[in-house]
Amino acid sequence: SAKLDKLDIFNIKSLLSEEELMVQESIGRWVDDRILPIIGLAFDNHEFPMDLIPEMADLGLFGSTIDGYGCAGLNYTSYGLICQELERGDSGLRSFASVQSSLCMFPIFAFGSDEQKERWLPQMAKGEVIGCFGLTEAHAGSDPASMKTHAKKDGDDWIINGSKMWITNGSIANIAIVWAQTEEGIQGFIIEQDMPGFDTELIHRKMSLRASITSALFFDDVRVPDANRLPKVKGLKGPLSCLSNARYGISWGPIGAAQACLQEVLDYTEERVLFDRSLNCNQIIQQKLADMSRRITTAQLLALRLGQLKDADQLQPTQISMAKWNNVRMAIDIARECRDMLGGAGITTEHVAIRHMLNLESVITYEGTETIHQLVVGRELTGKNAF
Ligand code: TGC
Ligand code: FAD
Repeated sequence: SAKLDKLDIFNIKSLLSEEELMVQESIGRWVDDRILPIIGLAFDNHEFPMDLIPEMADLGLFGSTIDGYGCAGLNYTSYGLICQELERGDSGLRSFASVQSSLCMFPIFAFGSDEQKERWLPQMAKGEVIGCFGLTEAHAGSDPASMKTHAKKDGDDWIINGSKMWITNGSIANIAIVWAQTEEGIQGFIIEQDMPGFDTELIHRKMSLRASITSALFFDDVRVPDANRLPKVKGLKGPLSCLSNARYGISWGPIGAAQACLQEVLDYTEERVLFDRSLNCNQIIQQKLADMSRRITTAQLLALRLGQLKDADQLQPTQISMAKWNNVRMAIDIARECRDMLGGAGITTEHVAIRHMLNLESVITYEGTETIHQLVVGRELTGKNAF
């Protein structure tokens, strides 16, 4: 019989369209050539590789599902594959693309005025304007409805006060999509980097997502013209719709991280000789490898179905919650097991497992913690809100 692809046992590739395959292969090649050689060091040095932003823009990675405004107009399955390939490199890289695309360009596209779209989207597609998304506050992560940041009307302007915490790209962003309480409910504002009273602070000493920038945002009487308010949405469903798109991508991403870990440990257990034979001759090692392969395959099938539902515009938030929960849990367990199978060698970033393992601690927390997604599924099954 024909040999199976060890990282694609059920031949998902054969179910992709020509365009989807092309997207996966071109981004995959770029990750191999440009990311894998530098990412371990970027993680060690706690640095996001800024010089890669123009290349990511040239590859069409920003706002890739948007039609027009210089964006690639790809389907959501392609977006999922982009996330998967980027996260095979590093979760920080996928984070950068998730935030720029799903959390910043999407709300401008879906809830912005024509002027806002014309002004920001083309520059964001080119990577010339970087966005960040401010929903979480220090006291209110899982429960964003309890946010304290607020915007008060003052003539044609709004005055914004408050702060946001754990914001990806915060310190390098040219614009922040900030969600604030108003008298008419939660609304979104485009806050520009140079607006007086807006400040950011880099978060140091992270042990996870070290190749990504995370910051706090501060608003002290920031005066924002009404033209910078997203006019087409009010209430929590604004930010939650952005999260739905980002979580969709995050359901695909960790498959890449898990594949990178499995590939590394397949090679390592073949070469490593202990007790006079390759490590992979042992039943327990093979059982662990088989289990990883089973879980990756299950996650791949789940992601593919998620993509079909999304492309058919039938995707429900509960389905995204189940997929994000399953696929991040799969990857974090695999990364940890791979770290163990590398022995002492597994504790340095010479090997990829520990970097993915640590990164996935953020991925399992952000965009809704694992518990939050379990409770969303629980609510679907019981009709009872247990938050
Ligand atoms: P509830 O009060 O019932 O609903 C409010 C309104 O929102 C609607 N809605 C959704 N709309 C779109 N997509 C979804 N997923 C939606 N979920 C709810 C809902 O229909 C309602 O609309 P309306 O018209 O009736 O007002 O809120 P809930 O009970 O559904 O939500 C509670 C809960 C806990 C699930 C929600 O608050 C939640 O998801 N909390 C977690 C917060 C979170 O995920 N934060 C993420 C911050 S961003 C981030 O982490 C970026 S990391 C990026 C990176 O680096 O990659
Ligand atoms: P909490 O909500 O305080 O949760 C603490 C613990 O309580 C968790 O284990 C949680 O699962 C559990 N818990 C909460 N509620 C319940 C309940 N009802 N029942 C049982 N258990 C519960 N946010 C943004 O807005 N923009 C960003 O760009 C962004 N980027 C991030 C980047 C990184 C690296 C990280 C780590 C976070 C980022 N976040 C961002 C914030 C992220 O979304 C929040 O950290 C996350 O939503 C959890 O909120 P919290 O940290 O306040 O934890």
